[in-house]
Amino acid sequence: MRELSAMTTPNPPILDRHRPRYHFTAPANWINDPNGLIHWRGTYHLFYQYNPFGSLWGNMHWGHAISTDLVHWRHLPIALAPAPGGPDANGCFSGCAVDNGDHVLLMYTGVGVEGAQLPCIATSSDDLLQTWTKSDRNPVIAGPPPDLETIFFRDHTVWQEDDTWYQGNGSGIVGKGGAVLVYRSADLLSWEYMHPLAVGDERQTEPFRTGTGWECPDFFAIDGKHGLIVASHDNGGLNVAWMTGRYEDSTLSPSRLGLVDAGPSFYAPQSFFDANGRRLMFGWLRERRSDDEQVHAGWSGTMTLPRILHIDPDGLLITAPAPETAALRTSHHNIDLSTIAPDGTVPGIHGMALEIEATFLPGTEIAGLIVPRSVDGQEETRIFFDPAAGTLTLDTTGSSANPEVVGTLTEAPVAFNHDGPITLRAYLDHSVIEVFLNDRMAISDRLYPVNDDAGGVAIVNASQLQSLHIWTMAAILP
Ligand code: DQQ
Repeated sequence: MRELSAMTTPNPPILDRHRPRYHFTAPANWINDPNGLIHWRGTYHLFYQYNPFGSLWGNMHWGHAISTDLVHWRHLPIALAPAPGGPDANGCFSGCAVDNGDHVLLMYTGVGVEGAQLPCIATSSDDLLQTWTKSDRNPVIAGPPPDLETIFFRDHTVWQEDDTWYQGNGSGIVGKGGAVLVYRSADLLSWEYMHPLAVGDERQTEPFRTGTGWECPDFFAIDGKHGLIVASHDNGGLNVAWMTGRYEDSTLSPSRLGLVDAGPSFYAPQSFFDANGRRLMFGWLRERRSDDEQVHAGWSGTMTLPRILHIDPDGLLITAPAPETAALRTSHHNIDLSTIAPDGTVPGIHGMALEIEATFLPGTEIAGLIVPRSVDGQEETRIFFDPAAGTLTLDTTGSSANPEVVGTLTEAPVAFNHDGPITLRAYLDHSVIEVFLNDRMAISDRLYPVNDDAGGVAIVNASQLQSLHIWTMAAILP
C-alpha cells in the first residue's frame, strides 16, 4: 500500500475557479459517496469515499470531517484505510454507521485481496471518532446467498427492530433487477440471510429505469411510513430512486416510486437521524467535466448541502434544504421588482456563491431563473417551472463556452399539487447548482462557465414574480 505522505495535489485546488466554496469538498483529490453519517455526542460526522492519492476514483479510503452546525466542516485525518493482506486490502468501500450505545460501529464493504466485496466492521468509542478498530471477525458475512445469482454485493444499511438488528446489502439479481438483501443478527457480528427487502425489475422503463443493480441502499422509517433509497446502476446509467410502501416481515412492497434528485450529477446519497429526530441526507455531486480537467484541477467531487427528508401523506418523498443552510447567508438583497430589466436581468447582482429565492404567483406560463448568466448571455444555466406540463427543468446545456463541457437538460415531473404560488430556490456555488421547488423536490447539476462576468441573474416571466430575495453565501473553506 502507498504511504499517505504521497498525498499531493498538482495544483492547489483553491486556485480553480470551479471549486465550490460553501459545499463540502475534501482538502484535495477525489471524493465520492458520503459514508457513515452520524450525529454522535453533539457532533455531525461526515465520512466519505476518498482517494488520497489523486483526483480520479481509486484507492478507496474513508475521509472524515466533523461539524457542530451541519454547514461548517473541519477536516480530520483519514478514518479507514485498506490493510495490506486483510479483507479490505483493495479498498474500504461504502457503508453506514450504527450508534451502539457506548460506541459507533461502521458496517462497510471491504474489498479483499482477490477482489471479493464483503461486509466488514470497525468500531470507535472516542468523542471525535478518530480511532477505529477493525473487527477480527471481518468479513462478517462470507458471501452473497449461495442460491442467488447476484451481479454485486456491497454497501449497507442497518436498522434495529426490538432486539434484532437488520442489514440490507446492495445487490442485483441476474435476470431480475436491483435488490436489497436482508440479513438479521442479535449482535451485529453473526448474520443470517432472510430474503430481499425489495427487488426491482430491470425491464421497467417508466417512469424511469431502476436498473440491474442497486448500490448504496438506505432504508428508514419517518412520518409513520417506510422509505428506501437506492443508487441504481444500469449499464453505466445512474439513477437515484426512492420507494415507499407497506413494510411487513422485513419486506417492503413499494407503492410509490420517484427520483430523489433527477439531476445527472447526484448519486449515492445517504441519510441519518440527528439528535432531534430529523432525517438528514447528503449526496455526492459528481463532476461533469473530463478526467484530464479533474486531474489538472487536483480535486474532484463535492457533497450536496444537507437536505431534510419527509414522506408526505400520499407516500411522496419530500426533499428540502436543511434550515441550517441559512447560516451561510451574508448580504441580503430584497429586490425591488420594478427595477428588473425588460429582458429579466436583475440589476446589481453578480456572484458565483448565491442563494436565490424567487416566488411566482400561480399562472399558466413558464416561470424561472437564469443563473448564472454571462453579461452577453453566451453562458447561461436555465431553471424553469412549466405549470401546464407540470415539470421542473434544469438546463445546463448552455452553461459553458468550454467545448469540452457538455451540459444536460433535466426535466422532472412535479408529483405534487402545484396550483398555488411557486418558489424556486437555487443555490449556486461556482460549479454547483442545487434547485428546490417549493422546498419539496430537488434537481442539481454541475456547470463550468469560463467568462469572468458569468455570475449574473435573470428572471423568466418577471411579470409573474411575487418576491425575489438573493443572498451572497459565505465560504466554509479557508
Ligand atoms: N462507490 C463505492 C461503492 C459504491 C459506489 C466505491 C457508488 O461502495 O457501490 O467507491 O458510487
